[in-house]
Amino acid sequence: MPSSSEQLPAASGHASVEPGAPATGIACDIFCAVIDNFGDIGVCWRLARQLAGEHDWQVRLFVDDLKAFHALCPAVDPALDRQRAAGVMIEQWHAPSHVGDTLQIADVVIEAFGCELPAVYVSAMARREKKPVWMNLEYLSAQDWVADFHLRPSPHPRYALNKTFFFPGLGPGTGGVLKERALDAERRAFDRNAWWHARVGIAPPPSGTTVISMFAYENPAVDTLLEQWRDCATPIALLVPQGRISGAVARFFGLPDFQAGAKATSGSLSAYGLGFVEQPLFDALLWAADLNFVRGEDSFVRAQWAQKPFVWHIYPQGDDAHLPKLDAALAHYANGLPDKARASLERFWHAWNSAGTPDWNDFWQNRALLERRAADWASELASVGDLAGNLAEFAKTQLK
Ligand code: TRH
Repeated sequence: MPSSSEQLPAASGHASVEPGAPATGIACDIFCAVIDNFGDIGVCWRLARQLAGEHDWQVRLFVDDLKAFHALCPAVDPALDRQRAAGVMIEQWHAPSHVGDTLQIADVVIEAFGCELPAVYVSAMARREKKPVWMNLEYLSAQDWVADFHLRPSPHPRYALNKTFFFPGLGPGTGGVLKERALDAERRAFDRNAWWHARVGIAPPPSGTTVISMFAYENPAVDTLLEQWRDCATPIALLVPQGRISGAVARFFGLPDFQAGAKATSGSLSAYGLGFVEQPLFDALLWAADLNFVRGEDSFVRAQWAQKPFVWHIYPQGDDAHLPKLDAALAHYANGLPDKARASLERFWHAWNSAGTPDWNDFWQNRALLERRAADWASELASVGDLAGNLAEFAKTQLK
């Protein structure tokens, strides 16, 4: 495969990328380096699909780890250098210098989470007659400073190029979070009965059962919580997608593992292991449950759109740098709750993030208040606008 070099011309758009690809629309390249887990590619894949499907952009997505991608989109073959899925051209980003077979510079270039663009690509951007709109898509943070830095340009030290920092956020003046146009309609049309039969292999549990989904990292608080659910006065159905918390659930029930199809009961607690599903099917898990435990970035956002109470396992950082971010999210989400319910929510979220011991009854006695707040919060969050739409709007103003 010929590699690109400084000598290659800096072509515009993706005109020759794939026969049959739409020839109109804004050309956009997204570069994604997978650090760990599924969040980096999870966000980029969702954004890419939206820009292609809802905004008619010609999107190429460069990804350095197609195995993680394959888990979210089984149609992606990790052995292929180039392939198309959901209207997006996917390029295996072999090496930091790799830019595809031919060097083609898009109208809009998105570098996700500070991953470094290939040097050859940046210099070609600078040579392009009409300079591309270059954006660094940052990680989501609910902290107040984000609005001040959102859309700030940063001049390149060597080239006549500006990079704009695009900050997702939960408040006004930020880039918002991703939300597909059809999401609410799909949620309203959700068939709970069919979902239980298809995913869990049983009828939905009888009313009076609290259904809880748990997508989390390893967590020392889980044992206490499992004990509290086992001893609960009312039944609990726990849905556990296979992953990093599965080992602890298995140990609790004295099982070797807790994979897809696993089932175990102890006292009031019945737990069910679920397989990892392709990304567009993930939301249904959140709609099926009364309470969702989510983590990282993308599932945290989806839980908010699900309009159900949720508990966030934030991605842990050194020196507890994640704790102010957790509290910033709580400040938005808990806003408007009565003081007692708010304090109880905060205690429970803190305990799930290694600060204290969870108290299920104290937390869940506020269920009705939490449910109301979840719905109100989703409409407040929607007023910030969908991230893909906000990004496309900004890019278009720059391209004029
Ligand atoms: O996987 P995460 O923990 O991701 C990340 C990464 O650790 C990343 O490096 C870090 O910076 C970021 O968190 C903050 O959690 P997240 O973001 O929720 O991503 C999980 C994705 O997996 C999300 O898109 C939903 C998807 N998913 C499925 O598609 N199917 C499933 O069955 C499940 C359980 C999840």
